[in-house]
Amino acid sequence: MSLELSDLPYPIDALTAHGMSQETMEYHHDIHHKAYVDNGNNLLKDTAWENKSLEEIITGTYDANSIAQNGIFNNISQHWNHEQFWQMMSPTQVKMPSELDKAITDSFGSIDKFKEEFYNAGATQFGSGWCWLVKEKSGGLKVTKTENGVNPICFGQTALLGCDVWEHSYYIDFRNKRPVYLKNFIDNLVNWEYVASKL
Ligand code: MN3
Repeated sequence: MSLELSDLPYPIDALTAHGMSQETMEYHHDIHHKAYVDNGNNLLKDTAWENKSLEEIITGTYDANSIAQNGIFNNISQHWNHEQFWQMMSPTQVKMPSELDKAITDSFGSIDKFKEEFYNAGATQFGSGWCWLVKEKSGGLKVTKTENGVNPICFGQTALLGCDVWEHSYYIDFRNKRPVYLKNFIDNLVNWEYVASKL
């Protein structure tokens, strides 16, 4: 199995009106994400991981004692993260389905409290990484942040929503203002129906 770069689920300029420009998408999807796919394919070639699923490779190569991780983990995990990320956004405003609204309210007290926690996690992730809304094995929802390419699969959690806080995700549109990018993401870009489908 070789890794493949999926087409975006919407036209490349579709998020422009909501704060994510075509230029950002061209760099982020066509160049950065493609590099993870190409590097991943080169690194997987002729290894025991070559025919495994992305999830198997991610859990099998994650090293809980390493900050740098290894090349296979970094590229395959980032490929998975970005495949999710494109689908987690929508060019049209999506209303939050009631079952997701209830699950979030049960775990955080209110939608606004959840949004604030998610926003704070992304804003305080030092350096490159991601912030997430995850579902624990126990069923409860939680906000987390991870460094570099690490994702919730490494911890046995289900990723419901993730936001890329690597600079390549926001620097063209928001320069150094990561908090503004995060607020725009959570208020204007999330495909809540896709998030709910992961519950
Ligand atoms: Mn990225």
